[in-house]
Amino acid sequence: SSPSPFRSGVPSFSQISDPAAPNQPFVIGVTGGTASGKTTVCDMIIQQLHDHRIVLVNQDSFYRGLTSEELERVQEYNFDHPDAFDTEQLLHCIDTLKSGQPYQIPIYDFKTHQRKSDAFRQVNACDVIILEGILVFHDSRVRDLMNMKIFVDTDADVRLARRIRRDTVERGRDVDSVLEQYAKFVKPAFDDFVLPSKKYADVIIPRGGDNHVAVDLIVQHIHTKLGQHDLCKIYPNLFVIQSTFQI
Ligand code: UZR
Ligand code: MG
Repeated sequence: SSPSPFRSGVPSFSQISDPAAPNQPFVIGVTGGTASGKTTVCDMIIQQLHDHRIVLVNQDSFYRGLTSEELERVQEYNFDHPDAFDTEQLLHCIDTLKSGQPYQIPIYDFKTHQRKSDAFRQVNACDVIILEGILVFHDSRVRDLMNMKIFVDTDADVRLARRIRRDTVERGRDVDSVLEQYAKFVKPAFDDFVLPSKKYADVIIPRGGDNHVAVDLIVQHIHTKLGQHDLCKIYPNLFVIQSTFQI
């Protein structure tokens, strides 16, 4: 009752990687709470995978621009809710890149809460797509596009301290408004949406970008997977002998 088309005594064969998609890029999802070190982990992975074509896609780029009414009451706008993102467009982006086509990613400005109307970031065909953001595991359709899912797990006090520094230095906020927004939106959304998505992770990295061992292990795994992808590109019909002889 072997599924092998060959008579017994001949090794059974299996295709070297996902037979449905041997030529598609390898998609890695990276999530975790705000200021957990997601971007740092992605940068470390990218540095170590320098011999491959990699595209980093930030979920932040797919924030919807605020309407003028929303802008008037920006303190009441919840940027940490899944609805703040244009997930349909994000799906279209990843689908397009997976099919080997280039894509123009919007540019979002955290100071004005608007997309640039006249500029995009053009990304081209690649071997690896890294999709990073606080809610990239929330929608099952987005999750289903990923070959590997990473959750960056950093203590909340460390994240809040970093968030205060980043938002005041890089995003033009004052400390009071950062703390108010954290208590009102960021923390509740972390508890409601981000933390529950940890269960979908293949790998959980404690301490974020400080964890060089974890990043090394992840990079090794990606190298192995990409090696398989490369072989399939050169030999689309390649099969490997998987099992030992059964006589
Ligand atoms: P990371 N965010 C802003 O502060 N302003 C915006 O215009 C858009 C988003 C914040 C958002 C979220 N929330 O916590 C954070 N708030 O960006 C996600 N409040 O970015 O994953 O790099 O922490
Ligand atoms: Mg970031």
